[in-house]
Amino acid sequence: MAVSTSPVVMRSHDDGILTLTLNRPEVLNGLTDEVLDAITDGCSEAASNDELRAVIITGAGRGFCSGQDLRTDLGERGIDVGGHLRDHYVPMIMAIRRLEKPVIAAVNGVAAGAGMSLALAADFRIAAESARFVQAFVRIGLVPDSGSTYFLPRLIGVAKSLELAMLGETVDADHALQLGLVHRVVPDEELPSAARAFAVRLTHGPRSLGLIKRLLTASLDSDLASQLEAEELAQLEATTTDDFREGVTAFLEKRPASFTGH
Ligand code: T3D
Repeated sequence: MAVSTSPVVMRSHDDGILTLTLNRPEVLNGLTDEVLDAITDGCSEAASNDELRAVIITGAGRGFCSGQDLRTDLGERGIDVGGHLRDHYVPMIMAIRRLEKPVIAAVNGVAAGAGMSLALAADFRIAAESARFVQAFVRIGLVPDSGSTYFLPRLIGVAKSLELAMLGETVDADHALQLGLVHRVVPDEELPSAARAFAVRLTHGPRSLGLIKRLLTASLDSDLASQLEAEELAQLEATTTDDFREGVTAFLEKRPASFTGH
């Protein structure tokens, strides 16, 4: 396993999985520019490294991510919030959505404010029993950002989104599962292994996983005709892959396919 450590985000590569561990546990992994840029960089690395086939994002300590660090940045700055969002938050969210490899948020504790947005931007959310989700923005007089107003209504509908965003109440892991905010809830001690097992399964998938992500992401803003066209283009691309040839050959030979992601 290759491990590199930065003060704020730990990166490890193992078995085709890049794990990004937010590492500011004393503030429940509050987001600074350095953290945001490190997550964006991690996604760039995953995009350019063929050996990496899935990404896990998780937090050190008892929190997943408490959103913008209110001590070191926002509280003191009070200027050009738009520029800050554009320069640091938007690139991170777009990097996760544009990465044509699965991204799993292993939500180990509270996900608040933009920390919840970060979890929502992932393709899958596996939550520990102690996970909690809070649209904390309204509690400090802000609006949801970093994609929360985009992802939330698409995941759980407008009515529930309004309730979470306007009331800012805490949603526990079981409630999040009922709402469809998370895919699975596991005991706290099993979260790392459950997230890893899920990621390993995805690393054995074909190149078309990335194309599926591209299509389903686009479909949220698309009409039927555009989507049929996008499917045609993606299917053309899929048929040129080694994995398609392997999939058909394995079917005809009555054996499990062995995909390489190419
Ligand atoms: O351009 C821009 O930057 C705008 C972008 C904005 C995006 C946003 O994310 S705005 C929303 C920012 N986040 C919040 O408002 C959440 C603030 N935190 C909380 O509400 C609570 O801490 C939690 C609900 C997340 C967890 O509560 P609890 O009771 O489990 O923990 P705690 O005791 O409140 O927090 C533990 C420590 O972490 C504590 O420090 P201490 O007292 O032990 O020294 C607390 O101050 C610190 N902490 C938690 N969240 C943050 C934080 N410190 C700085 N920034 C935080 N976001």
